[in-house]
Order: sequence, then C-alpha cells, then structure tokens
Amino acid sequence: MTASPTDTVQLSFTDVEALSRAILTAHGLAPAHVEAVTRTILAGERDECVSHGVYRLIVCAATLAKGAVVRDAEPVVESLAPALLRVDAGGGYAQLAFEVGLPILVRKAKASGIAAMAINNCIHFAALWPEIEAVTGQGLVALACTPSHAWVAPAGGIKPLFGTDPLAFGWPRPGAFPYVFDFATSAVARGEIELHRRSGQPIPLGWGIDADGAPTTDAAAALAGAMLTFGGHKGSALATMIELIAGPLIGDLTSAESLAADQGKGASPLGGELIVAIDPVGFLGPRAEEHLQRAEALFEGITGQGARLPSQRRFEARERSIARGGVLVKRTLLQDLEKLLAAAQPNGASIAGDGSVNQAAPVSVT
Ligand code: NDP
Ligand code: PYC
Repeated sequence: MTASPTDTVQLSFTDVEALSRAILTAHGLAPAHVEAVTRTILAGERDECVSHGVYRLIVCAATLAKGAVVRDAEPVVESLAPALLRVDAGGGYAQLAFEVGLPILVRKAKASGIAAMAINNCIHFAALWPEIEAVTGQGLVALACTPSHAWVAPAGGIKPLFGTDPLAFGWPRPGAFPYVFDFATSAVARGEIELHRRSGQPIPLGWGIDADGAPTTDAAAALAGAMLTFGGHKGSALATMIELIAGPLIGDLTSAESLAADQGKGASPLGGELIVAIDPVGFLGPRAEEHLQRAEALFEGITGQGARLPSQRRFEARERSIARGGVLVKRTLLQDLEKLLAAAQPNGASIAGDGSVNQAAPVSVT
C-alpha cells in the first residue's frame, strides 16, 4: 500500500489478494474459483512474472464478461486406472480442477511410481509452474503441458496453427526450491507481446510475422499475423507433441479447435492439460536418496560455470517480494485495474491512491 516515487506502486500481498478477489467476484466468479485463481495471480506477481500476474485479471475479467467461463463449475474427478485420473473442469478455470485432482494424482503416483492426470474442458490462462511446484512439493518429478489458441505458425509456415503451448518440468531438490523450467514453445508467451503492445514498445525480430508473413517488430502486427516457434523446427515439434498429448490423447481440443470454439470472442483458451507425476522411489526404492544426490552434481555443473538455472530469476524475485512484504505494480496497470473494478462494481470496491483496495461497500453479484 505504499506509493513509490517512480511509475510503480507497492502493494502488499493482502492488497493483491483483495484486488483479485474484488475483480473476480464482481465478474460473478464463484468463491472457490476466486480463491484458486487468486492464488495463481498472487504467485505470478510475487515472482515477477508480469505477463501472468495481476495483468491476467484484465484477461480474466474480459473472458468472464464474454461468458466464456462456467463461473460456478464444480470439477468432477474420475479414476480411470490405478495410475490415471481425469478431472472434468466443467468449463471452469483450470486452477480449481487442478487443486481438486492433485491429492489423488499424488496418491496414485506414490502407489504406482508414475501417474498422469488429465484436466478436461478447462479455461487456461496461467503459467504452469505453480502446478509444477505443487507436485514437486510432494517429492515427485513433474511434467505438464497444455495447448492454447492457434496463434503460432509451424516452422517454415506462415499461418497460425499451434498454441503458445507451454511445457513445464520440475524436479524436487533438497532446500527451498525445486528445479523448474516452464516455457512457451513459441519464441515468447503471447502475454509478453500483449504487454509490449500495451506500452507501445517494439518486439524483437524473431517473435512474430505480420499477416503477409513478413518479419515484424510491431507487436500489434505480430498479434494479428502469427507468432513464431522458439528454436525453429524444434519448438514446432514440441508444440506438435503438446497439441497431441494434451489434445486428442486426452479427448480434448487442439489449439485450432479452441480458437474455433471461441468464435471470435477473444476469450482465454478452452481445452485440456496433461500432468504427469513420477515418484523417484518407484524406480529406485531405498536408493532414491542416493541417486537424487547425484542429480545435485548436475545442477552444480550448471551453476558452477556461471550459468543460471531456470526459475532462478523467479525464485530470487520471490525472495525479494517476501523481504519487501509486497509487489511493485506499474501505476498505469493499476489504473486500468481500477477502471475495470469501477466498471464492474460502480458503487462497490475501489482502489485507493496508494494502491489499497477499499471494500467498504459489499460486492454483490447478480
Ligand atoms: P521465458 O522465456 O521468460 O522463460 C522460460 C523459462 O526459461 C523459465 O523457466 C525461465 O526461468 C527460464 N530462463 C529464462 N532465461 C534463462 C536463462 N538465461 N538461463 C536459464 N533459464 C532461463 O518464458 P515464456 O515467455 O516462454 O513463458 C512465460 C510463461 O507463460 C510460462 O510460465 C508459461 O507457462 C506461460 N504460458 C502459459 C500458456 C498457457 O496456455 N497457459 C501459454 C504460453 C505460456 P525464470 O522464470 O527464472 O526467468
Ligand atoms: O501468454 O501465451 C500466453 C498464454 C496463453 C494462455 C495463457 N497464457
């Protein structure tokens, strides 16, 4: 709640939660979803993942306003086999479906050594690392992926076909932080290009092409044309794999089908997510500890030569935010969030000049 002299405003974690709850509730989202989505938004902002922090409240509000989310969906769990489960998100946000399925996934992985959870029929707007960390927090190795909307051209092509299709992996480690990577298989997440467009900044060459297939540094032109894969044909192949294993393999939509289902509304992607959990004890039994220790030598081999581990920036940001007791949000973004809240809740919650959320009037939802 501290006004900073620069173009940012410091919000406490409680302020961020209140802001998220006020906006999501004012848009009619049911309480259990509000809490699950708020946890993700707060985690993103805390870790300075700006394209998946409070900015996503604008995306959520737009998606909710367009009627593209089942606001009170209740996830339904189905156990398919000793090592397989499906959670039908019922058209609601993925976060609650993940939280409902997680304990069963963990139980199955510990019983069988490996287990997989399909989340079906969910709206996905978030980073995957919060889910990965929830699995590694149980001592399990984790892999997750999801398609999105067809925004990305295959390497060698110029028409959008793939989603930005993130792939995330986690490995439990001794100490506070696991090894985690989480990246879009496009050169960059679409949210990053959106943020460049919002602030009028050019994008680097290699992120996107315009509608005629010409390389562009114009964010809006790339959003209207096609995004490019990371690593050329390699990102293209990984995106194809994600489209397959988190699409048809689990009976859910590809990114092209998700975009078609959107019917031009511009809402967040609809479809499935695949999460695999592996228990090191399954392969190694009592020798698991010894072999996990060998993995530490690999990480030391990376950091020992001055290279950084993925998520290192994020974990440092987390520690910084915790030490500061809050996050720094761009003043212009906060103003946009305030407008959003005022429009949804004309006589209700508001954001004070110092960034705190005034909840004096009750938030009522029709
Ligand atoms: P980045 O390219 O910024 O980062 C990808 C990963 O690489 C991170 O784990 C990052 O760690 C790591 N990394 C970055 N630089 C280095 C480096 N120099 N050395 C080692 N590791 C490094 O992310 P993207 O733009 O590709 O994706 C951002 C987010 O968007 C992801 O969380 C993803 O899940 C999300 N997303 C979600 C989608 C959805 O459909 N739900 C679709 C697309 C993306 P660090 O964070 O520490 O920098
Ligand atoms: O930034 O590409 C993205 C994205 C898509 C869905 C959620 N994030």
